[in-house]
Amino acid sequence: MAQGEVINDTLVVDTPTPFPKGFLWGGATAANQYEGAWDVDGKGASVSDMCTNGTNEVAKKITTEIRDDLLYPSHEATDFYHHYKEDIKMLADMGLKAFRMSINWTRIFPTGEEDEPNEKGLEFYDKVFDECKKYGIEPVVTISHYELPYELVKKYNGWEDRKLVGLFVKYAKTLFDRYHDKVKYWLTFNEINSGTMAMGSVLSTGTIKDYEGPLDEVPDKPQERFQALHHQLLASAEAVAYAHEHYPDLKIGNMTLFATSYPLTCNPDDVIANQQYMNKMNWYTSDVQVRGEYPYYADKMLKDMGVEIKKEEGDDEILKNGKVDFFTFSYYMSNTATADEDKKVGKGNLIGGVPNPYLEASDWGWQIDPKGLRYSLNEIYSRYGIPMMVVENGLGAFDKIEEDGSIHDNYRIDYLKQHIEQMGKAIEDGVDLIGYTPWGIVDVVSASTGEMAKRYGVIYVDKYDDGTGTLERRPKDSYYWYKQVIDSNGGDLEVKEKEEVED
Ligand code: BGP
Repeated sequence: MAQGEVINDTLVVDTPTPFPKGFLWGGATAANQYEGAWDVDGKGASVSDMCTNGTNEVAKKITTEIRDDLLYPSHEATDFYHHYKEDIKMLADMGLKAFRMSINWTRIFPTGEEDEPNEKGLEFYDKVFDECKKYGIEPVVTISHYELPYELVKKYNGWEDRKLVGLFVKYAKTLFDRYHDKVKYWLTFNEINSGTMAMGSVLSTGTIKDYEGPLDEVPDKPQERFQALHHQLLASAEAVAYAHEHYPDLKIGNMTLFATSYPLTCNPDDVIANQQYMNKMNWYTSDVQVRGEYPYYADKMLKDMGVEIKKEEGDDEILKNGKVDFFTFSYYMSNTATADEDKKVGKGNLIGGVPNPYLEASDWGWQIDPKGLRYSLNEIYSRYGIPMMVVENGLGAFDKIEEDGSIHDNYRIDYLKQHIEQMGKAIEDGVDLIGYTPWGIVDVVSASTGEMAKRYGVIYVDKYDDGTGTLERRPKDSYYWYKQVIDSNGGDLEVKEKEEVED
């Protein structure tokens, strides 16, 4: 790469880098954890708005009504709704190329069932996209990220009811029609495969009618969840087909929670257990979204769970017509699988799993595995061969503000650095990786625990678990480091003194 070459308005220094020109260095957020303003300008309540705060030890709860004596962290969150200009400017100053964000379904259709969208909600996102455009930042927009209208849970048991397909497609069409000139990259459902697990029935499939209680005690109803997943897959495919037909320049992706898993031992029983885990957890939904049909093992897998999916004539056709253009996934950690039921199950990103003796874990017990990212990128690419984006990755950690206001988050830099190195290796292996949007680039509420204390951002927000805080923003050390990474197109990952980077 030539010295002084300007790419996306960035002066690229002459550092060798495996990352291609125009690589989308970004950051990720989600409306339900970031926007706040939960009932402002006509917005309705979503599943996330009904969730209280929790900790790693005490699970957050979902309630069927908002109760005055409980704290609901999404209600204010870190208030992107009123800070979007400031946040996007700070991100632009860091050199950000892509901003992953989501649209709050209930800002557009407050109950999910209105005939006409809420204009005030649509205007908000117009303003956000215009602000991104001002700085040359490419929005990457998730249509649904854990914010199903709660009314649809009450009335239909969420996605179990096929009626939601039409409601989602109406919502998605509204977005494509309104924003097709402003947004090129779209993702249909966040971590759609979380519906393969009981935990996913709260935030993702919404199959929790009348349930009130902790997220980790939600009754496990695979029949409802897998039926709901079929409906989500149909809805995703219909949205993709509509976008392809009407706006051929748009790129529509899936979004999978990629739960990399290794056999705990080389005992063939563990190897088979791991293969079955990967099939159910990772490939089941993405095979449908990328290849347009259920995988060969689906019937047997569902039968073993006692699940029978109701399909209608024409469903196969719908799935075939809605194949995504690129593959995106979240990656935080890896797990192991074993056939031995007595092995202890660890906690992690909604998914549990057996601890890997070769890996260290975060303060929340998520096992850190940068090489697993290279492995995953290769596994996915060898299966599908389409462009990929890592749209979530990062370290949830406690941050401490020093007296002078600085935040020395070298642990986060270390985590990101190691994962970026492995992405570089995957690119050298030959995978087609087009972007990277680390999670919670600005501090947001944690999805799994509802905490503020579990922070991912390179930008700190003054907001705490008891709901207090000034909401003031400040850069962490990782902010300056990530700026340098972007400026060098991933060529310079070394940790330097802050002054050195700013020069
Ligand atoms: C993913 C979700 C995000 C996000 C992230 C980190 O599962 O898509 O919404 O929050 O995980 O998880 P947590 O916030 O629980 O640490």
